[in-house]
Parts: sequence; C-alpha cells; structure tokens
Amino acid sequence: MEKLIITAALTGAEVTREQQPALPISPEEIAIAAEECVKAGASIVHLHARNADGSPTQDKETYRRIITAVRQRCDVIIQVSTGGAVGMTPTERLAPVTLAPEMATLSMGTVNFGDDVFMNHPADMEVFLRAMQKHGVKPELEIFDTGMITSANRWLKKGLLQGPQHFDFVLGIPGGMAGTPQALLYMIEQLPADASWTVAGIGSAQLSLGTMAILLGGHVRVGFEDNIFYRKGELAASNAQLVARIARISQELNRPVATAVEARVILGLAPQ
Ligand code: KMH
Ligand code: ZN
Repeated sequence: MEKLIITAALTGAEVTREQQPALPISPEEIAIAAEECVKAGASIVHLHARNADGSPTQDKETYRRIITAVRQRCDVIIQVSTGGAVGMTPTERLAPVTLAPEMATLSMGTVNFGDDVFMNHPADMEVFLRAMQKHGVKPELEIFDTGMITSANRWLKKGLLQGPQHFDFVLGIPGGMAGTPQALLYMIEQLPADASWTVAGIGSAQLSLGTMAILLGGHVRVGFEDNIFYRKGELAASNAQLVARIARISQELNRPVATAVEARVILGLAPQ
C-alpha cells in the first residue's frame, strides 16, 4: 500500500470562533496551523480564506497572503478551495486558482447543504476545469453523492480531465451521502481503476471513515472544516491534534504517513 496522505482542512467557510475557539482565521494563524499539521503528519493543506471579521471570502489577495505565509513556514501541498461558501458566484469562487496553487477542489455536482443549496452547474464546472488546466492546477474532485462520480467520468470522456484523478468523498453533509462505512465502500467500487481517493467524514464520521480509509488504501482528510470535536462533547484543541491522531492510527496499522515530497509522487504532481 502507498504511504498515507493526510489533508488538513484547517478553516472551511462555515465554522465560527464561537463554535471552535481555536479556528485559524488570519493568514498568519492559518500558516501556524498548517505548520503544526505538517509536523503532525499532514502533507496537504486544504485552504479557505476569511475576512478579518471571520466571514468567508475568495479574495485572491487574501489567498496570496495565506499561501505566502504557509510557504514561509513549511513544505506542504497547497490546495485551495473553489467551493468557497454557499451563495458565492462561480467567478468569485474561481479567483484563487489564478494563483496557480498545486491543487484545487472541484465539486462534481449540486447538493443540498443543510438548509442551503451548494450550486455546481455543469457549465460552471467546465469553466473551472478549463481554468485549472490553464494554470496547471490538479483538481481534487469533491464527491458528495454517487451521481457525482458519473459526472467526473463525463468530464473525462470530454477530455477536460486527464490522467489518474484524485477524488475526495465528503460524506455526512446533511443533504449528501451518509457518513457510514457502507456509503464509503459503495463509493470506492464506482471509481476508475487508476484513481486515488481520500475521505472527509463530517462530524464523528471523521474518525471512523478515516480509519477505514487507512485500511482500504485510501487517504484521509481531517480538520475543523469538517469536524470540530476530538470526541463526543470535547472540542479538539487544534487541527494538528486531529492530524496527529490519524497519523498515530496509521503508524499502528503499519501504514507510514507521506511527507509532502512523497505525496507529490503519489498524486503525480511536479516536484517543488
Ligand atoms: N463550503 C462549502 C459550501 C470546497 O472547499 O471545495 C463548499 C466547500 C467545498 O467547502
Ligand atoms: Zn473546503
């Protein structure tokens, strides 16, 4: 089995400081959290940007400050969000891709998102895919439900996706596929043979699905974007605490954790 790639989803767009006092918001806080996560075993950081008041933004300059601050502190694969927050326009969401990060997320369909709708029109997806091709950015395909794998296959046939793709199963969103072992097993069966995958379990599913992924040869995403608790009723102290737990479990299961250099080889990214 390949070494385990741990992605740290540090901030997200929805979690607030009131819910999780250790949430990193400013570029400097995000960079400190990134460095702590790398030391704990992460090789990718999934980044969202916030304004000073904590509200989500896809502002290019804010992303630039975050990326610069992260790169000053550690070597890690930078993956920006193109999901942003519900209600943002596709043009707004696409802004950080023009900074040519190594990776960016790309949602493969529309999904109910709690009381909101996270819109991903096929015409917008095509624009996102073309922009990622132009800037040399590897997409991580965000899958909230099974039909979204069909959607990815469609883009592959149209030539807008190449090579082995990297999928992220985001399981447990209210409105998407459940965060259960059965859902994960079903998803894996649908994948192209050469694909790699990671799982982002929402809430308490983060630990159970992450552990399954270690055993099944997938990769794991943890962090405050998806889960703010260490265990039921106990907030996590930091993003790094969640990374460290997955790294520990993986080591115990005889699956070493990848560095950023090793993760680039696994994902087919250019060396930095
Ligand atoms: N904030 C969600 C509506 C992504 O980063 O690509 C979308 C999201 C997905 O977080
Ligand atoms: Zn995200």
